[in-house]
Amino acid sequence: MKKKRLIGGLAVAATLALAATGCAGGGAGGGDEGGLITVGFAQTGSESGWRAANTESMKAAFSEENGFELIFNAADNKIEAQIAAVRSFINQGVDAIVIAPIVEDGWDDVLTEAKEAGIPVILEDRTVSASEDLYAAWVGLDFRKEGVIAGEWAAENYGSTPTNMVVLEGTTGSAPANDRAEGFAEAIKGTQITVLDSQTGEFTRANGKTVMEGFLQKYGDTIDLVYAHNDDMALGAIDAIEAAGLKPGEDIKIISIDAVKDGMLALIDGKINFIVECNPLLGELAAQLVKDALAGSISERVVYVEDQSFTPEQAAEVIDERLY
Ligand code: GYE
Repeated sequence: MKKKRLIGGLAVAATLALAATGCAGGGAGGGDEGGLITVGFAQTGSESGWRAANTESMKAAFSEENGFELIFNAADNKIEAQIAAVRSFINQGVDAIVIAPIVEDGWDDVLTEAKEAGIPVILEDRTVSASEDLYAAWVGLDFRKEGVIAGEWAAENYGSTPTNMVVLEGTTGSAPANDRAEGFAEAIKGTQITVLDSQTGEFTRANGKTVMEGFLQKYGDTIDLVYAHNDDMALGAIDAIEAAGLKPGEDIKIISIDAVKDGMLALIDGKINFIVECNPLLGELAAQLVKDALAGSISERVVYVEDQSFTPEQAAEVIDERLY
């Protein structure tokens, strides 16, 4: 990933290039009778509040009004099902494919098939390990940086006294789980924070709760800190901690990532101590990239959307303006 562009909010950078080609709704590859661009979108599933907001943003951007016919598939976080969905989009002869890849590895074959069929692929949200020439562009967040910001806050607030941490990891093999783990680990290096245990909670509230129950049984109140790779797992952990008669945010501190509504409310409530944002509103940028790809005018292959972070006080200030 060489070229990087930072976008705060929903500014669309390639609009000018597109206007110059004179194609508005129906892009160069838009082939059906109504002039609509047919797009197959392979979503991961519906594991979290983040995902719900992302799906909504994508459906709103890829609307008929905006010149698209959207074929939506959610794979229930099953990798084979997601690859099968992409293959079925290729067989249907869609104009373009958008994927939120569940995991990083295993994409080479199906991306090659799409390329050979002449169908451009745009990745949104998560990244893949496949060669860059197998997809047209990617738009999403800097997960490693999110991990670093979370870890730096942990280091600053808890790193100078012995602190036992447990980690609730996202989906194994997914880019956000890999990068958030890596960024956090780097930021707490040399501090007194020790990792007692680290297991996947699959980015869901239910599994976050179950894994946290296991941690509490094993380590009891020797746990000082939870690092959850997303808000939903942190919310599950809160349930488990309260059921064990402990106070989340006080007896056991919690740091998480996403900043979805329920996470922000728990932060304001003092049950979570710090949240790093991960903006799910990627629909408009993804739709623009599809139009650019079909017009042959992708100017930046890698588009990063900027994130913020929140303490309880900062969350209280912005909660009324939050869109998700
Ligand atoms: O943080 C999590 C979701 O890929 C960034 O996936 C996304 C992550 C998000 O399930 O809540």
